[in-house]
Amino acid sequence: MLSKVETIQKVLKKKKLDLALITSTPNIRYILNKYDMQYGGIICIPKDQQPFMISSAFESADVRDYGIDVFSVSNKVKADIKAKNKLEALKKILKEKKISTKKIGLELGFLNFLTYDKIRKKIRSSYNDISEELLNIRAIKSKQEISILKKGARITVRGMKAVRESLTPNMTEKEIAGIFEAEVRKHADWYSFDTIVASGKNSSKPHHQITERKILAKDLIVIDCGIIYKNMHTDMTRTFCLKPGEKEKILHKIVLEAQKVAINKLKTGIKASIIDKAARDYMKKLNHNQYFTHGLGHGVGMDIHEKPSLDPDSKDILKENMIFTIEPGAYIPEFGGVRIEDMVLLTKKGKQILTKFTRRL
Ligand SMILES: [Mn+2]
Repeated sequence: MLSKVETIQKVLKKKKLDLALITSTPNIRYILNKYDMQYGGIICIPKDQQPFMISSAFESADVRDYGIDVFSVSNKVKADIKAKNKLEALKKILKEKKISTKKIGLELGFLNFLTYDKIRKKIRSSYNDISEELLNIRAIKSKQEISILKKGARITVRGMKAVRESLTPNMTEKEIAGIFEAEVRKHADWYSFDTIVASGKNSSKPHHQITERKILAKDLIVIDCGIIYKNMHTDMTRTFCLKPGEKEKILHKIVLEAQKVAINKLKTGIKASIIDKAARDYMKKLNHNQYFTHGLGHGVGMDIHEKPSLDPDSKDILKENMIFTIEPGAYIPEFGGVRIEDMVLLTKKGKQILTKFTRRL
C-alpha cells in the first residue's frame, strides 16, 4: 500500500475517525506520489481497509496505474459505477463495502464551502477537519520530493543568474521579470507566483506588483521568483544594485548577516520561532527590526506557502527532511528594501542550501 495512506490511517485512528475523504488536487497528487498529474477526483481512505479513488470515466484511464483501486463514474458512457456524479458513486461503494461513515475526516482547510455542503448533504456524518494533520505530514519531504525540489531550485537559480548577468540601467521591471521567466521556462512547468521585480522606492514594498519603471544604477532591485516543477514550488529572492551607495550597502549587509545568523542556528528539534527570533534579534541590535515586517520563512512543496511556518507565533518544530525558506528583509519607506531568500533542506547532519547562488548586491 502507499506509505502515505498508512500515515493517514494512523491519524484516523488517533482522531477516532472511520474514514478520510481527500478531495484537493495537491493532496491527491501527494498521496499518490504523482507529482505531474493534472487531475484529481476523490480518494477515500477507510481506517482499516484498502483506499480507493473515484474518478470521471474520461479521466480514469490516467489513474489506473497509480497503485490504488479506481472506480470510474458515469451515467452516460461505460464506467465501473453508474451514477450521476462522484459523490453518488462514493455513497454506493461505501454501502457495498460496508464501511462505517459515522465520523469522517475532511480537508476543510482546502475545500470550498459549496463542495463541503454537497458532501454533507449526500452523506450524513459527523465531519472533522484533518487539513492541519495533512499539512504536518506534507511538511516532511520524501526522497522523491526532495529530488524534485532540488531540481526545481537548480532551474530557479539559472533564471536568477540570467537576470544578474543581463541587468543594465534603463531596463524595466517587466523586462527583468521576462528574462527570468524565459530562462526557467525551458524546464519549469509554470511559475510559483507572479515574479516580483521591485526597483528603487518600489523595493520598500515586499509584495510589489511589477511596473514599466526603468531601473537606475543606484536602485536597489529586489527579485523574488519561483517556479513550479512537477507541481512542486520553489521560492528565491536576491537584491541587486548596479552602483550601490553607502546606505544600500549597509542595508544589504544587515539583511545578509541576519540570514546567516538564522541559517547557522538551524538544527532538527528546534522551534521555528527561535530561528525567526535569532534573525529579528540580530536586526534589533542594529536598530533595523522595525523594518522587518514579515515572517522569516515558510515551507514549500505542493503549495508555495506550507508548513513549517517560521514566524514569531509559530508552534512548529523543525524536523529532518523539511524544506523551507529563510528570507529576512528590511524595507525603509520612501527609500527601498532588501530581501534575501534561500530554500534550505534540513538534514540529520545539518542543512543544505538548495538555491545556491551569490548573495552579493
Ligand atoms: Mn518566500
